[in-house]
Amino acid sequence: MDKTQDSKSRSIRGIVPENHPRRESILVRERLVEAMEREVVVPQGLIAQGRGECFDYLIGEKTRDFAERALEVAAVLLIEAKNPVISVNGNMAALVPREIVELADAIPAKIEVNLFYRDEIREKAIEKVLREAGAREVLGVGEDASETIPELFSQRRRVSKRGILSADVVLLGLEDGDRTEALVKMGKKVIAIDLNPLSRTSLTASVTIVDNVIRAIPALREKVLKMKSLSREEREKLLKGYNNRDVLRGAMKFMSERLAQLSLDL
Ligand code: PTJ
Repeated sequence: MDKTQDSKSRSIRGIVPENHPRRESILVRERLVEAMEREVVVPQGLIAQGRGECFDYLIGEKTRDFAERALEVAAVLLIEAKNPVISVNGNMAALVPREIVELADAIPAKIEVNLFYRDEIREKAIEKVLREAGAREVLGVGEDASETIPELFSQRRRVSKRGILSADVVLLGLEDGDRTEALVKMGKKVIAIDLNPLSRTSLTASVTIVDNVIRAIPALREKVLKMKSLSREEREKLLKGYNNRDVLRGAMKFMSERLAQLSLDL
């Protein structure tokens, strides 16, 4: 962050009163706006965040049991994978850069930049954010993203040979449905973090964590550490008992019941 951005961000902190009930949420927005000024996030990323906030409101901005179930299975898939890869876009790099690196170290997994609105400036800006957060290697930048996902026409098709192309498990967040579908068709297990249980990504992924990336990424790291101490049989049992449709139904049911309860409390 340069000096002008730093002082601007401090002045925004000053504008939002300490006791403002939505202070945390406003400061998260601010992080995204600052990241947009540094070319990490695209303006469309702010719209995506707004949609996410709405669903986060419906789950009371907490990690619920349907997300816990998905997090456990996601952790098992990641630690048992041969080549797990964390796919990072602009919003994720802006919101949880350090947490992504800590999660990658705990698994261990590779980190790859994958963008819908890809250009060289953004690739480099995101790589910089991740390296500043401690990443030793960042795939999917420049020539490294020269392989393509078949039947995908957006810039998201560009992937790294050592990363997403050869990955058996891919973790992604704030994604559009097309790539998730294409990755699943390639035989990969896809773990998606998406606050919207109705999105195509949520419906297509192998495991959907309906939660905010801000809570889900650190929670996933905790689960990875916990699942490492389980026996193979115990992990197998978790995988066998998992049904992603049930998890999505659980999320939708929770949201509708909460809304019904809130309407009674009026
Ligand atoms: O950085 P790029 O170029 O790859 O572009 C990234 C965006 C986010 C602009 C692009 O992937 C996009 O347009 O995404 P969508 O189609 O708007 O989908 C974003 C999904 O993420 C929606 O279902 C949102 O509800 C959800 N979402 C938004 N914010 C969060 C979130 N899920 C988890 N945590 C959030 N903080």
